[in-house]
Amino acid sequence: KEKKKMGLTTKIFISLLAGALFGVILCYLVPKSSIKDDVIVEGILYVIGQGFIRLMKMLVVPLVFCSIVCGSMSIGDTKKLGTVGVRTLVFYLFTTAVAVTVALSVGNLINPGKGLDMSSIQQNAAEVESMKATTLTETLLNIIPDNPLNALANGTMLQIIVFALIVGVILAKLGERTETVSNFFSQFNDIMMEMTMMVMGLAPIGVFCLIARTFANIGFSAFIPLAKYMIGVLLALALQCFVVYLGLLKGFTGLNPFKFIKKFFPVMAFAFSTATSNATIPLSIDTLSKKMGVSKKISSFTIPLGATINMDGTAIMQGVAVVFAAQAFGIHLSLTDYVTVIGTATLASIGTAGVPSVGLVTLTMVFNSVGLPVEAIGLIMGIDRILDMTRTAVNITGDAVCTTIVAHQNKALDREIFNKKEEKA
Ligand code: DAS
Repeated sequence: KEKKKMGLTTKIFISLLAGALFGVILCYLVPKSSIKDDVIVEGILYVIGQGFIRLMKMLVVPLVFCSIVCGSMSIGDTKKLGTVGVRTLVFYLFTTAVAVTVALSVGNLINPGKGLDMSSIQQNAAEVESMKATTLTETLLNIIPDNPLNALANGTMLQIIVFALIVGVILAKLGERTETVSNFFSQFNDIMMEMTMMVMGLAPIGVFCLIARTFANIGFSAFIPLAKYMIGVLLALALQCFVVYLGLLKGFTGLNPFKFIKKFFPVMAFAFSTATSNATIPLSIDTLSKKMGVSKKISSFTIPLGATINMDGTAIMQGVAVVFAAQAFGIHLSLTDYVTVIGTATLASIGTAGVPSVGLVTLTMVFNSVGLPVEAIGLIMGIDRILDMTRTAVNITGDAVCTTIVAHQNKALDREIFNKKEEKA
């Protein structure tokens, strides 16, 4: 299964190159004609590309709702969670919010979407402006679902997330009494994860058409912004990993952060190659125990929890992608919108399971929350593979740093083991 997923994302990358080449040929080598413009570009390419985007959007509400119900069910009610759990939860949410903030700042420094005029592709940019909540108070009030079914029907994501969090915590509290409902959500979550894999299986076709149409319309001008987008994400990931995490580790435990990275590097490399946090859980727990002296009593709870609810790298991609899309479509984002993005991306990371490319599915949700057209996802989807691998390595590093800090605070960290020189393998 792992091999297949790797095959899929390689195929997506190839379809990116093929789509870009096909689009550039259409743009520069094929003369303007109704066949080319109406039948090929705005006909076949548009319909297949949009069809794929609609399939991605179809997943968001049920996938996010179920996975957040299951995610918050696993967090359970705080009594069962204990101080370790509450501390871990606070660290996880804090580092994710910091991650999005770092990403939005880097995005506004690099301006990846500047110079890319996608408004020709997005007919209703004006409508998009009107869709956004106006003031901060309205945004804060809008988080509370006054009608959860309405929120589910309209895909009002922050309200859906809040409602799902409440349902999950109550299901954990009621335990056996609502076991049937808990099982229903777990099974429905499995269905949605399977459906996500099926839709992602169509990605090579979808990406080919989306990229080909974009390059057919705007030619080479799309290359630079895409390159800037990638640089922006990688820079923000590096800042989060080597500044935020190592700063927190040094600050809270006094441990040598460079020794930590040196010892943890093999786990990061594994996460990078698989682009799957879930697959990295066993190696992470084992390494933290053997090389850093972190008790498995702590890590066997916090690492699996982190692989599900703590995805700082994913939130970083989403933050930079929001800036990229807003600039590409000429949509102004207010401070309120940025606050909404930080909230949505932080809460969305609770729902996303640690499997390849799942961050793209919840990206449609983050875009929806600030009225950004999801067409932009087609552009960044093709180059997502290398970013997915890198952000997954950051996701699991964040889990490991928080776990080490919580272990230190609960006197479950053996510094002898941490300070021991590594035997030459
Ligand atoms: N690949 C996901 C993970 O395993 C991250 C993502 O898709 O954004 O953490």
